[in-house]
Amino acid sequence: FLTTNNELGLVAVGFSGGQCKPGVDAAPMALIESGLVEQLRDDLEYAIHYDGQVHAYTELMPAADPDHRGMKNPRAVSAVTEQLSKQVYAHAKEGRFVLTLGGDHSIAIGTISGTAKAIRERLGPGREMAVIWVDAHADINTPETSESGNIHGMPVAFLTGLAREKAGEPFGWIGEDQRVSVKKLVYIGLRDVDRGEKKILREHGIKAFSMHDVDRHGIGKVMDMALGWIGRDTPIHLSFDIDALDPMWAPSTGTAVRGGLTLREGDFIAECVHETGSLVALDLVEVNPSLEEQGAAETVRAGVSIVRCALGDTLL
Ligand code: 4U7
Ligand code: MN
Ligand code: MN
Ligand code: MN
Repeated sequence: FLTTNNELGLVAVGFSGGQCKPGVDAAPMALIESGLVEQLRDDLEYAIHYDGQVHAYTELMPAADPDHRGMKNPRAVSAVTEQLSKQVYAHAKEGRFVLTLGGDHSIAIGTISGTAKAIRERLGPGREMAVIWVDAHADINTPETSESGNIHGMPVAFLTGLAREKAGEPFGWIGEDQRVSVKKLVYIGLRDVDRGEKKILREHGIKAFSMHDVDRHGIGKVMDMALGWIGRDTPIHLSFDIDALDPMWAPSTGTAVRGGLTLREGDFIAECVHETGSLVALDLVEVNPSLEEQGAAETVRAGVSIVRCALGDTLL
């Protein structure tokens, strides 16, 4: 209802500065080389708007980037996400579904701020989009609660306003119209949540379905509850970290955690969100083809499968 039928904006983000391991910047090319774009065009009949580039944003890289509030590479991550936010906004404003291929999860600061602003303008006052965050991790550390300083563990804090910066500071560009409410955020797949993050989730009453909930209720019931919390006719941005899947299915990722979702559970989440008809954007992040090299091809294949399911591929 909010995306024009089958028009898709694709943004490929080859950025790894939100964490310390090289290689995650090669994921967009690996996903594209495995035929993702042709599959979306030919099998799923999307009209694809793609500039043909994997953006590395090298022209935006600062000469020096000392730590700020304990954050590593703060100016680089800020510059990339601010630019990405504009790219995503431009697609979403045209009513296109926005598919972003990362890159590490810090890039969600750019993607979600971009869709939040565009969707807010389209919906009018008093209504806002929801975010479904599928991940082993909550990525809601503030600079102060983070023990690693890696910004890929902080995007949700910046997007919800739990972490804020003033004008002139790196993330001072994030405005109120680019944020999402903690009440419109739902997690699925959590199993490695830091102590400070648990406190934040509890204090703000954030809806979260951990692997314990998936085990207890099954993924079908969990999806009913997750989508029930969001409510009908609410636009949804799905941010999918491949490490939500068990390393058995997606070993090539920077912060793998055992005891995760099966490939089918991941695909099922994507299928259910597609079926709502309210999905407006998808991020696929944290595929790192240079880690666990024997597993790189299957990790890429898992990523392709998630994207296809979220975009309407069906088993029958
Ligand atoms: B990902 C971590 F400490 N919480 O903050 C942190 F465990 O985007 C991990 O989900 C963050 O892969 C993982 O560094 C970020 C850590
Ligand atoms: Mn993760
Ligand atoms: Mn993540
Ligand atoms: Mn990770």
